[in-house]
Amino acid sequence: MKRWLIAMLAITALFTVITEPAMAAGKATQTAYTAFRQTLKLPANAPLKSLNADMNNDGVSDIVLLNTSGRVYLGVYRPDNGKLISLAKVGEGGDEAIDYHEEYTLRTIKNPLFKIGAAVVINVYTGNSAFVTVKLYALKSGKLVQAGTADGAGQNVEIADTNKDGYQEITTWEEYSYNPDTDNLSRADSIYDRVVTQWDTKQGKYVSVVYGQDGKRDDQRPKVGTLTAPQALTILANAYKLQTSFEKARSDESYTLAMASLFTFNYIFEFKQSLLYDSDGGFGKKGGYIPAYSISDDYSDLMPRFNLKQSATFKLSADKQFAALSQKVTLSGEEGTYTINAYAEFCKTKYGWKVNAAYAN
Ligand SMILES: [Ca+2]
Ligand SMILES: [Ca+2]
Repeated sequence: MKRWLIAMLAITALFTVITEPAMAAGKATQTAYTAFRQTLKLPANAPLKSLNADMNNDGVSDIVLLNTSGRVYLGVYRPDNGKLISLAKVGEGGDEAIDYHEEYTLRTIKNPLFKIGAAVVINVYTGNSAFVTVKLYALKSGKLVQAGTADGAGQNVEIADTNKDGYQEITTWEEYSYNPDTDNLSRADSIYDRVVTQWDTKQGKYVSVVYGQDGKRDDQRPKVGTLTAPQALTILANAYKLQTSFEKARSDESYTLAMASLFTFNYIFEFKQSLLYDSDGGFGKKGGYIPAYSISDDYSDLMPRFNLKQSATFKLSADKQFAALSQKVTLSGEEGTYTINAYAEFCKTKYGWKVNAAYAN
């Protein structure tokens, strides 16, 4: 009996949502829905997204409507009589193909100039990728205007007050790609940088700021200069020191974090492929990954040890984006000294110069 009642209540709730404005929401809302559908020549049952938001800052929430397929429009209607305040075209839309699909979400966004605006989140899914666009609208002198745009790869988007100033920012992610730091990585292994689209009070508009893997703003990074032979040798010495410090099993991600300032993401990816999984971390501790050279005589995944005190041959590429260093390194073994030919390749990234390859023969 009780279960039956709960089921009925659930069904009632469902119908309340489906029949949209219905009785309780009032005649003005019904008028606005009808006017919006008629203006756009939409079928009477065309699904709409709606908001109650005070777009014109007169203290009363207005009716905001959005259709979700074909040519997409955003409309703002008066709450007292359902009459149009302003209408703006959001997208061309078009017929959705089998491998192309758009999803719309409508919500409010606060902003110091317009106070309350509307954010239209458009998630686009194609056969093998997804991306997202957020279009921000506000009423300016009674007309709907596009106040900003944010774009991202994938489907994730966050609209939240990240810097606690009372106004929301839009966070999306973009692929850090097509550069020597990552160009060997597959899409599945891609690195994504965070993009925060925020209101810039000085410029009076939304600006998008990219944050790198180290959490720092790209537009505030010191410019990366050229590389010299002594600097290259110092990087190699630090890189070797780091690699030989990996003595305990650790997580996959911790290798990326530890290595990212000295090695390219390409190098780190390759290095991580070679790690062994140690289920108990050696002595009953938590499991993780460990380089073969830390537990055996297999040094194939350890870079050679360059010598800061010996001379090296160093060459920058013509475009100054790459550098190569080679060195005859004298080492002492059980049967006296011997020489190896060690090579390293560097590339310039937004984080600085990084080791992209290091090997010996
Ligand atoms: Ca209003
Ligand atoms: Ca904020």
